[in-house]
Amino acid sequence: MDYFNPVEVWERERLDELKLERLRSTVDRLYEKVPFYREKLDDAGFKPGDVKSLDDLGRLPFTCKDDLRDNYPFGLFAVPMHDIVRIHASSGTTGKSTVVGYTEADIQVWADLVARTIVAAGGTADDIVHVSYGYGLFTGGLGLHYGAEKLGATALPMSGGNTKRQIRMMVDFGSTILCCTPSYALNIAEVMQEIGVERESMRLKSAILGAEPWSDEMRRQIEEELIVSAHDIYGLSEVVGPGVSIECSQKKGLHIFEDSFIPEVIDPESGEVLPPGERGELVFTNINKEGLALIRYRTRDISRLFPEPCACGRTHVRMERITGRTDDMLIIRGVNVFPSQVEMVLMQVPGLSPHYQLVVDRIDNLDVLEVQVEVSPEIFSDEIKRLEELEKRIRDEVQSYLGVSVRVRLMEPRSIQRSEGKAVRVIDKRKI
Ligand code: DLL
Repeated sequence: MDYFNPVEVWERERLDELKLERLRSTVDRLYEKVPFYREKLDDAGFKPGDVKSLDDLGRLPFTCKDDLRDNYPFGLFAVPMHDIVRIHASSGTTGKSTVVGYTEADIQVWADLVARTIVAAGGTADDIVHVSYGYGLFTGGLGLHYGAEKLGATALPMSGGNTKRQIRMMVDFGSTILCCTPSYALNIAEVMQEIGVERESMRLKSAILGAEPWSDEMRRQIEEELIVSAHDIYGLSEVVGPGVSIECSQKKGLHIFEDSFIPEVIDPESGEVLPPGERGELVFTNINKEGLALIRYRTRDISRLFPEPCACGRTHVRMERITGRTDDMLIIRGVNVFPSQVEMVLMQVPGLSPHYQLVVDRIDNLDVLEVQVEVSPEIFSDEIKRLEELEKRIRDEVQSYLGVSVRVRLMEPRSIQRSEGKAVRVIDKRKI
C-alpha cells in the first residue's frame, strides 16, 4: 500500500499515545494562551495537566461557529500575530466571516495532510495536479496546491471558472489528477462533450472532489464520464481546510487523520457522545495546530464513524460521507451560504418586503440559486426599467457580500406562500 506518512499505518496503541500527548499539550497551551478557552476550561473544572486519558475529551467544552464570530477576527488565535503567516476565511451565519490563521509549522502540517490525501487517491510525485478549487480566502485552492508541492508533484494553480481553458490546459499539460467540487467535475465533462474534446486526449487518472455533498450516484457518473477514480475529500476551514479526511482506494468511508484531529460524533440535541456507527454531528478537536486550535468544534455536518480496520492498511478511523447538516447552511458551487446572510442583504434594499424564498437547483451540473423576493406594491407598478435596476442591485449586492452569483426574481406582493409556523425559506430541488 502507498501512503505519504507512516503515521497513517501506526497501530492503534501507538496512535492513541500520540493523540493523548498532543491533546494534553493542546489543552494546556490553550489554557495559557487563549482567554476564551481559559474561561471555558475553568467553567468545566479543567486546569493544565488535568487531561489524563483520551476519555477526558468528552468532558471538555464544545466550541461552535458563534464562538469564532464573537472573537472575530483574531481573538481565538493562540500565538502572536507575528507568528501567523497565512489567513483564510469562510462565510459565517451573519455578517462576519470565520477567520482562521496558520503559523509556518501549521502550513507544513496542512501540506503534509493534503499530500497524504493525494497519495490516498492514487497520486505520486510524478503527477500533474490540476487544482480547480478557488484560490483566495477559501482554503480549497491553496490547500491542494501546497499539498501537491509537498508531495513533489506538479501543482497547476488553475482556480475555478473558464472551463474551456481548463480543458485545454488539461489536454496540453497532461493533467493527471483533477481537484475540484464534484459538481464542477461534471460540468467539465459536459463542456468537453460540447466542444468535442475526446477523453483520449487527456491523461487524467484520479479526481479529488469535495467541499460540497455528493452521492455514489454522482461518483458513478463522474467516473464513467471522465474515466477517473473519484475520491471524496472532506475538510473545513475552522479545523484546517481540505485534508481532514479522504477516501482511499477502498472508497468505504473517509480516513480521518487522527494524529491531527480527534473526531467524535454527538447527538446534536443533547451533546452526548454517540457510539461508533451511530449517525450524528461530527465534532473535531485539533491536536496538532499552533495558530488556531479548536477544542471539540461542532461542525454541524452529519456523519458516523467506522473504527474497523480498512483493507487499504491505514489504521485511522473512517467517517461516512457527509449526509446532511444540522443547520440550514447551503453550499452553492462550493461557497457556503446561510439564508440569514441573504436576508440581511435584502433587508438593506429599499422597496423589498421581508417575504423571500431561496430556490436552489442544479442546472447543467451547476448549482443555481434564485432569490425570489416580494416587492412593495408601489415598486411593483413601476416601469420595467426600474424593476430591472432593482434586480441588478440585489444581484450585485449578494455577489459582493456573499461571493456567489444569484438569479433574482422580483415577485408580486403577497405571492410567496405565507407560513403558519417556521417560514420555508429554502426550496432545494437538487438531486444529489
Ligand atoms: O470546503 C474545505 C474544502 C476544500 C474541503 C476543498 C474539500 C475540498 P469550508 O469552506 O470551510 O471548507 O466549508 C466546510 O463544507 O463543514 C461541509 O459542510 C462542507 N464540505 C466540505 N467537504 C465536503 C465533502 C471547505 N467532501 C463545509 N462532502 C463543511 C460534503 C463537504 N460536504
